[in-house]
Amino acid sequence: MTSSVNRETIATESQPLSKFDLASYLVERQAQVEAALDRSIAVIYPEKIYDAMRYSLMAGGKRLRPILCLATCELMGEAIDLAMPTGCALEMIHTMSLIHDDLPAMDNDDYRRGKLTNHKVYGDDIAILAGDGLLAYAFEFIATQTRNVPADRVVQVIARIGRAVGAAGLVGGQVVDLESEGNPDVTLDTLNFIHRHKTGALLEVCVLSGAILAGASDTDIQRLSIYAQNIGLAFQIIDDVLDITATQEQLGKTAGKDLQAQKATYPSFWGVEESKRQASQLIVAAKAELDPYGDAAHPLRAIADFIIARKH
Ligand code: GRG
Repeated sequence: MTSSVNRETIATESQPLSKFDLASYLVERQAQVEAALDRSIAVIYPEKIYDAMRYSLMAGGKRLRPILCLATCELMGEAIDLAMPTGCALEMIHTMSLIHDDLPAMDNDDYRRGKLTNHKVYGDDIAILAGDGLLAYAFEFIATQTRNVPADRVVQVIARIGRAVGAAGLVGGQVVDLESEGNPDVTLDTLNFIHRHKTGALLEVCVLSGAILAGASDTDIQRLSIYAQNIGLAFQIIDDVLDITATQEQLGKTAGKDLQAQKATYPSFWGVEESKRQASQLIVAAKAELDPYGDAAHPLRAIADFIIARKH
């Protein structure tokens, strides 16, 4: 099993790719992101912590978050190098959230990205510290490695990422998720809150940070926010569907966990088919925000389609 993007997972019959070859685009961007991530962390003393950080960071994954960040930088007419340190930092933060989410005190999972989870290899103590190390380094990395961008834009990006991952974003969403577990009375509003914060906030800041670094206007930011919020929710709806319909081998993590943990999910409210329909509607709304950008927005349109066509 591989969690990377390949042609088979993208070019589905239901999502024919015209005009723009998303498969080649994603394969190229993924390779660029992998190379930049590989260069981002050296193993020095104390080796154990750097090994643990690299173990999860280099374990594959779709690299969707950095790719979104690079795509909006390009959409605004700048070269991707400008946004690569921020893209890497966003993947470091995403990875640390997965490490902590998999801990016995949270989701207690043994597999992630087709490999043993960080705590299964290094122990809970080092896994917590590897997550902490990645989180802190992500901010250092943006501040020290971003080149040819006015400082006020870099500060804005750092502030927005801080807000998206803290109690106002990922952390807050995770808290409500933990509180809701096993509660049969969770409402759709609560489920939306969880996923707008736990999944949506990071995806949104990925989309916005590339654009901000490249000098986006307020109108661009507004449009891209709506695009990002819609693809973020669609992403989570499909994540819930895949938890039911995909295998552990396809997912690279335990399948059927939501049912097992009696978690409220979109399919538990709507069923699988209606969930897919709702996700498709969100993708249509997301792509409508890209109309003013013409052909330059093909990558973002195709990524939106990929979010609902994906198999893992
Ligand atoms: C961020 C400070 C801080 C703490 C973390 C544990 C926690 C607080 C939050 C949980 C966040 C979480 C695990 C959300 C789920 C997001 C999600 C849908 C992940 C799967 O993303 P994919 O499919 O995975 O893009 P790959 O492996 O392809 O990158």
